[in-house]
Amino acid sequence: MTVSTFVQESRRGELATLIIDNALGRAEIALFGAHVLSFTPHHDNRQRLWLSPHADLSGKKPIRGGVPLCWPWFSNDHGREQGELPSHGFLRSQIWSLTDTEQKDETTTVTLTPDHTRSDGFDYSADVTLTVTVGRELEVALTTTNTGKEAFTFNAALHTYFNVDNIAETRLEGLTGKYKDKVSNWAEVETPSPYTFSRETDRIHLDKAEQTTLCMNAHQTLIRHYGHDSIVVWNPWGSAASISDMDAFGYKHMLCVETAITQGAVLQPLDSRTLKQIVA
Ligand code: TA6
Repeated sequence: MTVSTFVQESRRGELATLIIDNALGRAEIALFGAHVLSFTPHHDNRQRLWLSPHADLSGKKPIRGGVPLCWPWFSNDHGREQGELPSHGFLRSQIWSLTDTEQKDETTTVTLTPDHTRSDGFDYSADVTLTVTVGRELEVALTTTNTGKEAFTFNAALHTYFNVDNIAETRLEGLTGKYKDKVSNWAEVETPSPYTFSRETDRIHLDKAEQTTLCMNAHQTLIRHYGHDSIVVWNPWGSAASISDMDAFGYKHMLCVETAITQGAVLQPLDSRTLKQIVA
């Protein structure tokens, strides 16, 4: 069904999706998780996002690939026993509603809102909206507003899976300083230069870089970051074999570069914070 000239309702597996296709680019968003599944600008027709061929599209499990939304905690940092609450929070596993579409110049923006923002592990009043703008670039912005009477602390991430031609020949530019290394018991380690990949990588960079670049042999993907306090870099490498919705070699073609709040952002009543990633 047509929502507007540039926005169509569609389906992927058992999921309802929106296809945005305009003069500059094309993207698909699942309403389950307000999850951006793909983005291809027309000028080079190159898919920027990686979606696992084994992603569960039944709506029963978060989608492996695209742009998962983490909120109001990151990973298992929810203050309870691991496994008691869902990894990365509860926004990515609920059905969102399309509340607005806007056409400006040649870009299209859709606004989505989740069904609920209060759940086990987060007992505060908050409004959350996601806007996705599709043009020559993809812009994804997650805004949290405190609508209650007391301050709360939250974490969040745009956990984007990027397509890479070959991870062993990919370089990440733009990060310096220290990162916290999940695969070495959270040791603080200096960012390598050049930043290349040859093993499992799971890092929280405390660098608030505004731009990072994925450099591949034939092309580059530019990633701009806003409203974050850290950048997370993840590739499971050999542990991909134990991830049910990824095949053993899936790690070769993806890298997560995540615009994230991992250090706890405090939001006072009526205040808002927007976490934004722009992909070019
Ligand atoms: O962002 C990195 C990370 O937190 C990793 O530690 C890894 O577990 C990954 O996210 C995927 O998490 P998920 O819950 O989607 O399987």
